[in-house]
Amino acid sequence: MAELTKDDKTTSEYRIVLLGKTGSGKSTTANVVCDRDVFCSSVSESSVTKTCQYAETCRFGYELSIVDTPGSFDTATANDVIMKEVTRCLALSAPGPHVFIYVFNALSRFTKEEEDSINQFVENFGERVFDYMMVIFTRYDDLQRCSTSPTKYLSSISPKFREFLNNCKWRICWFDNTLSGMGAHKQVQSLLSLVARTVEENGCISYYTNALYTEAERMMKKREEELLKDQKENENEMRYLKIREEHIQKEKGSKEWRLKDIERRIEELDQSTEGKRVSRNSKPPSRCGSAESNLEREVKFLKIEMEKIKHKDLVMIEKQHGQIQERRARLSKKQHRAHPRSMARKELSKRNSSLSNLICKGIVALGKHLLTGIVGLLLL
Ligand SMILES: Nc1nc2c(ncn2[C@@H]2O[C@H](COP(=O)(O)OP(=O)(O)OP(=O)(O)O)[C@@H](O)[C@H]2O)c(=O)[nH]1
Ligand SMILES: [Mg+2]
Repeated sequence: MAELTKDDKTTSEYRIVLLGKTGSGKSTTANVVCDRDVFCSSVSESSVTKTCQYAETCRFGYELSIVDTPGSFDTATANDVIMKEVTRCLALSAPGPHVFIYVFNALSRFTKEEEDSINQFVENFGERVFDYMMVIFTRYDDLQRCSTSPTKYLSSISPKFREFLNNCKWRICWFDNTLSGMGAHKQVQSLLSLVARTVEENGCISYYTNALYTEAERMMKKREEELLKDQKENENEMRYLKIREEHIQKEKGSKEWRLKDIERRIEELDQSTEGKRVSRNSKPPSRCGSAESNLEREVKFLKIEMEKIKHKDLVMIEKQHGQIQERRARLSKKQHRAHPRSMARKELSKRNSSLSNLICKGIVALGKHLLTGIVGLLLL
């Protein structure tokens, strides 16, 4: 069994899809796994999670992508909306999940509807889906309160449920989602050990996939490439803007230096004009007058240049600098350091994003019947 420690470096990415009846504790479990409240959960008769939700996290050296599914859909929800939601669930874990975790409230019964839905899911996704299936029993706290040990509990389950657990090769975990701190961490560690073991057991086919996932993956890859291209273009523009900014700074420096130079020269000339004025009477008036007017002309030209630098060149430089800074700020906001796949998933997690519409169209075009398997499970 893979040993997990908190300080492990990231070793792999696990894509996890949580399935199960409404209220079984999928979102609460997902929050415990993430160690933060990302998914919405509460006590409710009707489904709390209305749409597929997605989060990425890193725990105990494992990068996790978790898809939380709606426990059920409102019966009034149009079929198209359900189909779209289901395709989003699929695509969020493309190219396929390493594990499907069936979350089961240990205080509830394994109903005929659950059994039928699982059968329908397996019919459509194939028996091999069991190789990637595991079960989390929630409400372990309540079981303990009733002094029921896991062994005692499992000895009293229905034959159908036993058969299901058998198909899942008894990959089971017990979760008390009321725990926090070390207690919660230990549960997550044992869950991740089980996921690691499942992946190991599945060998080179480490995650489940089928035609739907392949199609979703194709589209995700396409979007990923677009985002990567965008990212590269942004980076190039940022580099260009940096060079441009350096150039502008240099230009500003040289203009400021020129200003000081002019000021110095004007001061010099002013002094010498003054000197000329003082000694004017001792010199022949014509020669003295022309030398003075040459100096005054130079001062006049220097003043014109100074005005131009101050009120035109430097203003223009400041304006260009401002524009560059504005553009850089806009680009750096756009510049996501996240991996393009994470960005694509983030886009997809928005219900009506163009990516989710596109993927939905693409997958539904493959045949709505192919989705029936997973629809059954999400409609529990
Ligand atoms: N005592 C106890 N309560 C739990 C446990 N796990 C979940 N719950 C509670 O069960 C209720 C339903 O949990 P959710 O996580 O919202 O269930 P869900 O499966 O996401 O429900 P839907 O979104 O409707 O499909 C919440 O009030 C949780 O606090 C547990 O281990 N022990
Ligand atoms: Mg939920």
